[in-house]
Amino acid sequence: ETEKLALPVGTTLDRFIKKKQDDFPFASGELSQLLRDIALAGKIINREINRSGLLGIEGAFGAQNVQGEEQQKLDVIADIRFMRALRNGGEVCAVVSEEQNEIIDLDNPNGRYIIAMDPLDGSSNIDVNVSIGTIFSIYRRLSPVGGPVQMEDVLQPGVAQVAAGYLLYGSSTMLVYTTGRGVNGFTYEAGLGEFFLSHQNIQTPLDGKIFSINEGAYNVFEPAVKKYIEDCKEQRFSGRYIGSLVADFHRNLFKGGIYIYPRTDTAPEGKLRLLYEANALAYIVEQAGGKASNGKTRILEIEPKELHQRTPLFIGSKKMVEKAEGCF
Ligand code: P6P
Repeated sequence: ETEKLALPVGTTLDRFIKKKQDDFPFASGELSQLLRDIALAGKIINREINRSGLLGIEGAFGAQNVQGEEQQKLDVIADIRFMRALRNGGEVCAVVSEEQNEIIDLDNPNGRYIIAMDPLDGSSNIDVNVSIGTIFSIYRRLSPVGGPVQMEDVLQPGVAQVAAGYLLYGSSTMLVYTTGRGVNGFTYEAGLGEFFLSHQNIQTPLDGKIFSINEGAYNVFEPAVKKYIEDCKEQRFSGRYIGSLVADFHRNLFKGGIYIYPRTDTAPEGKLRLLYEANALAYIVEQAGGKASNGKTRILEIEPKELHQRTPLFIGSKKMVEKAEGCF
């Protein structure tokens, strides 16, 4: 039984991490320090995002990232900020980022952790002031500390994550993460520069009435997906699709619901990435009592074959995901 930590709401992230660390006699302080490094980068990105409209840094950067997507300036800034925070923190030896084609070696040969992350997901929403997010997964490196980072270090299945989380830069900025003993949410108080515990031991509703999918591609969905959507409509469920994965996921986590990004004719493996989008959210949702699959296989058990591989994603309330899987 996960020990229910009875810390008062309003506990700072630092105090929470320290308390949790004391509960893990085996846990080294490194993971705690790594979580602090991520929170620091999140604070900096939050500030940049809030000022982006004023600093003229919104809009395209004119460069393309590995996805061939128009790289937004804040994408680039977020990538730089996270790499710098993680390099300086010293705990991370390598990063897989949506923004970089190859594995990024952080020159920390003694770092025992690997990060897979999307520094700023949904960045096309920046210019229209829609919530965006950072998604991260944390793994232990498998190859010998001190040696070069190997592909085996970064192509680990989601079940091997030691921690995962996201930052949501929305009407308020939140950090939500798990280290395998439940999910906790922290709300950022910019005036004090602190994240405060605001949602302890988050449990997602077992069932829900919200479905999140881009129905613009309805005509090319697989029959099973069409069947499930029709079923949602027969039950008069609400369609809610922000077009920003972290925002849609976060709403469904609290209200109950399912987010689906299925395969289509132009995206035979869907659009979302296994390593730095699906795995992190799948770990969180399972820790919160939900479910995540590609329609057939548990996301966390998919063996990665390449850094930027995509996967169809069905994620959210357990009963809704199971109902959708039953349509295949
Ligand atoms: P579509 C944003 O680009 C993103 O990666 C997710 O944040 C979002 O859920 C999805 O893609 C939106 O994709 O094809 O519906 O515009």
